[in-house]
Amino acid sequence: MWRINNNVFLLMGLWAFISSSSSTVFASVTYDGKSLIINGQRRILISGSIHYPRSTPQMWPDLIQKAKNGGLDVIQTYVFWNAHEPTPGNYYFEGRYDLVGFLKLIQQAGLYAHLRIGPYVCAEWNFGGFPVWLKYIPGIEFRTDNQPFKAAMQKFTRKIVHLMKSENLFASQGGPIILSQIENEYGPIEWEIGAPGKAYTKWFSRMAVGLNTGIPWVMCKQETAPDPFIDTCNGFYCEKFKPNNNNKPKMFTENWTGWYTAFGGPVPYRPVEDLAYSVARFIQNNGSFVNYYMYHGGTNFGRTAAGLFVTTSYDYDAPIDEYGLIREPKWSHLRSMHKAIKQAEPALLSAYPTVTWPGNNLEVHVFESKTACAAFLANYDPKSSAAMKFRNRKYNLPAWSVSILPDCKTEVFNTAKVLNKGGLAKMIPVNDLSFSWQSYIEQTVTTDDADTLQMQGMWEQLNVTRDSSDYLWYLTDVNIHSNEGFLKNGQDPILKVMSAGHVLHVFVNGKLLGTVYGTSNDTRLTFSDGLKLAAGVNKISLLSVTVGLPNTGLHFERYSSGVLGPVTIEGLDEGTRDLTEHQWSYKVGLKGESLSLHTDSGSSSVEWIGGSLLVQKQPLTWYKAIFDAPTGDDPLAFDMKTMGKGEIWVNGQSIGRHWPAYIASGNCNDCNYGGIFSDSKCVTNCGEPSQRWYHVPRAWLKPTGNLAVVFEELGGDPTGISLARRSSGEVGINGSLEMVSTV
Ligand SMILES: *[C@@H]1O[C@H](CO)[C@@H](O)[C@H](O)[C@H]1NC(C)=O
Ligand SMILES: *[C@@H]1O[C@H](CO)[C@@H](O)[C@H](O)[C@H]1NC(C)=O
Ligand SMILES: *[C@@H]1O[C@H](CO)[C@@H](O)[C@H](O)[C@H]1NC(C)=O
Ligand SMILES: CC(=O)N[C@H]1CO[C@H](CO)[C@@H](O)[C@@H]1O
Repeated sequence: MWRINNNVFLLMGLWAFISSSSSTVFASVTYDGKSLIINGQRRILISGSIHYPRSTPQMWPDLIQKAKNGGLDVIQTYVFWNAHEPTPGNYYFEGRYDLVGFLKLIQQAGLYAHLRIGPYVCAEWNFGGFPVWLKYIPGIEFRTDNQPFKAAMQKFTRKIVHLMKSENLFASQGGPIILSQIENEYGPIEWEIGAPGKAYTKWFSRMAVGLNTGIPWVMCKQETAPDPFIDTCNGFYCEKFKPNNNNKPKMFTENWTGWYTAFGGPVPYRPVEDLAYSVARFIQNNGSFVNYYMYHGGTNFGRTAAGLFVTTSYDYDAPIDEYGLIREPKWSHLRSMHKAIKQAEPALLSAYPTVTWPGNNLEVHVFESKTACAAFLANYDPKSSAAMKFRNRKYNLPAWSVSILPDCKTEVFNTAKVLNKGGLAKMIPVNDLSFSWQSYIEQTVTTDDADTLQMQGMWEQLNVTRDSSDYLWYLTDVNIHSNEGFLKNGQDPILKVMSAGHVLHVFVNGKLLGTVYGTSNDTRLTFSDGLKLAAGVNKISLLSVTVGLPNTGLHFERYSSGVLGPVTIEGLDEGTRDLTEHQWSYKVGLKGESLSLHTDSGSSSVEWIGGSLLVQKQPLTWYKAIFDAPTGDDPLAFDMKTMGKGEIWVNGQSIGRHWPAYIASGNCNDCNYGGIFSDSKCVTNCGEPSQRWYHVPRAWLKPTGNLAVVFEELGGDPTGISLARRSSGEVGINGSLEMVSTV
């Protein structure tokens, strides 16, 4: 029943037809064991991920054009449920979330799209793309055979498919979408949860097929994908991957171009030689579809970055950098490879490879038919180069490299021979611009604050905030009789607070006692420090902060954050006092947030002070300044190296969380990702902040009178904030490298 082969596809007529008479070309998209087949033609397709909300609509046309010029055929994106359905049944598709507009630009550029609906997306995106309200539907369990979850997932998936259909965006309707994806990397979860996972897979498979999109679906990283779903591979290398059925093409849906950064973690880097090597090996082993994750990573604006501690930058060391500039030598080297693969495409599609081993660590793949011949010569030795004789010609193969010979004679590309080294991208300070900051101190909240919730015991943070803010105050009073407050031996008592994370600021009687963080791999934390108590009532104020919600892991909806206790004071005359079951008051968010200090109208609602009275190095402080946009259209960024942690806005739009978070030394040995390179030394930014610069999209600026607002939690020096221009090292574009025509 589930097995649908190519012929049945065509006979059923589901997959439309080619219409040459109208301007709309209806495409049939099918597949077999060799490749995807578009309008009867087999294709080797090169794809790249660009996530629409991680840049601005003004950047999209240029990003798409640069992807096309780089030799891409397909743009892949996830769909971000929590942004599209902020409250149940209320949908949003404007601005950076204009999915239809994004897909139409892809179509206008003459490219295809791969739509990964999920709606679980992972993606280092807040809560893996799930709306937080979903967690609070009674009885829900994510990503398993659970009725409330399935109902919600089906409703949203349908909504997206219907939206695509109403705009004629599926290839079967003449649109750009040639592939869709349901769920995401579900294989490992299904394996862990067993029978309910299998039942869920069966259910969402039927549900997706029932939507009749007229194009094939994939499931990535899920070997159990039933027919007709194509199971595809995600990873650094996928050449050994085999689809679970001979009638399915071998597709690489996530080939990681780099890796994401976490606050306090290293800035990962993947050498283009290794990335190209991985793609060439995949293609020579029957691979027919490769996607770069990411081709352009972009920015986690606002509070869209996931836990644990994913940075605002989602640059990913991708071929197009966070700012939309071409990254060299990555972009040009991959473009040269794409050109070589396109030259070899007729041979690749007309034959299966014959593999021979002419020497130790040497391997040759030849794709030969009556009409075409292409060869891939590989040297797998990680250290030594090798000379290889092939069909009476000699070829020099650097260590860990593959040469592509689209005619079985001419080496047009070798993965390790990078011709254009490119210049390093630079951040150039905008010198003629200085900010005149003003400050406003956020009050420390105590139990005296009138509009606080009161409850017995400690409540989980998300349960109270529903993620309307990163911040939640936990407040209580401690009564000390005059003969208490000292250890018997005269020392200060100790306040101990256990929290599920992610960050905690502890205030006693309005003064900051200290701050503790979890780490990016374990957000739990314990605060423990001596405190001075006065006779009478003492005010304990705990400001608990989330830094993005988890996006991955088995049942991540059950993960907790915030102060769950125990909270104790040790060393009082009476012994240890347990505050956990006390009366606690709660206040969601900051006063500045409720006043919308980040907006023009909100910021004028309070008194700011500046000049010699400007507050510095003071925790919980808001800053604002008015500035004119630097001329030109080169990308801009705030340099936040003198600041601590918080959030930045420009003209009411959130640039994202800032947290320079210095990379711990010794935390660098894994910043160079991928294969043999994984144990090499730190390459970039060791000993530097994880993220120093924060992208300010040009589209958010007016020529004059822009409002910048910064909220600072830890205490920083705002006079050190500056604006910089991003300048790329794109030598390949205007410089020496020959222009390669695009496909
Ligand atoms: C390519 O696919 C064919 C047909 O499935 C198979 O016989 C062959 O072993 C594969 N070759 C490689 C190198 O994966
Ligand atoms: C969550 O909030 C509800 C009330 O809305 C409360 O009954 C429950 O105990 C809370 N759960 C946790 C874990 O905080
Ligand atoms: C978390 O990272 C630290 C160092 O970065 C490491 O020592 C520790 O083992 C890690 N913990 C887990 C659970 O991976
Ligand atoms: C499918 C696949 O290749 N997965 C790999 C992804 O990368 C991680 C980290 O290097 C490997 O552990 C996986 O095997």
